[in-house]
Amino acid sequence: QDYTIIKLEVITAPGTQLPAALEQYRDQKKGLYLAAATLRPETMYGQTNCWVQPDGEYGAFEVSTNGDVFICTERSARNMCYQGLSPEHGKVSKVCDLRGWDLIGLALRAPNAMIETVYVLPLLTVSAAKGTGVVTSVPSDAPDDFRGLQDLKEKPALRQKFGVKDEWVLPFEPVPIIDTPDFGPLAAVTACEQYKVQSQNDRDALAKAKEEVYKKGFYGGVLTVGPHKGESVEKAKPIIRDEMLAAGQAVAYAEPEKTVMSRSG
Ligand code: ZZB
Repeated sequence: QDYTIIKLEVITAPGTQLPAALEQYRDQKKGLYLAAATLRPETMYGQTNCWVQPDGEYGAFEVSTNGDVFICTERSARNMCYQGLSPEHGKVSKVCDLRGWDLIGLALRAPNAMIETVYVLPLLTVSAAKGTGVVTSVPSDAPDDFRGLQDLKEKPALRQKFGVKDEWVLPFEPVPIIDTPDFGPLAAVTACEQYKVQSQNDRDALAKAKEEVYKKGFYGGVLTVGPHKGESVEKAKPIIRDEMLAAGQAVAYAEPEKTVMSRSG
């Protein structure tokens, strides 16, 4: 699977705190990023938040030789170190362990997003075994993201459970970025209505909605924002991906068919 890792820069915003082990990186002014794996780099205009699995095990890892640090699962950091993304080939350089819980509420600057600051929020359906375990959320065009955001908005008890502040969630609405045949400007919202998705745990309905939105959006959709406005999604995707890679906003990441196994256990 050929992913694009979007570098979501951890910034300081009132009311959020960095885990202690990472404070030094902020002082050294090195780049600290949540590394979000996506198959849809052309949708980054519509980012409204970032998802982590609250019980997931993550870590902060040095990448490449410029001192940047990525937050992602250790499994993905291990894969990255065979793809030229670690300081030393084949070697993981871990700064510290983190839990998903530690990351909730971090403020981020997301490349290409129309919203200036987005926050890390919990989503129970994020899989630690896929991508980097960090997912950037595009509720306009990803049904899972729309429903995850709605769940947090509609259920104060859910926000309370995860220590999610109202201001990280309530102001954020899906941003129209793609016009999709049959589904219109907010394809994921329309599809969730059509397939009667009630919660992030409606896995069957969400899978159907996702498949339809993906097919119609990718092959028939037209971008309505950004420098490639008016271009088809299918044509714009590789162009926008290359632009983000060239600008240092993203890196290429391939997921091997089988996970690289740790010999030390
Ligand atoms: C932004 C985005 C915008 C995405 C969109 C989708 C859509 P697939 O096809 O099942 O492989 N994703 C990435 N990693 C994880 C994870 N660990 N757990 C859960 N979800 C994850 O799905 C690939 C997509 O699943 C990725 O692309 C990412 O969300 C999410 F408008 O990134 B995507 C109709 C889908 N639209």
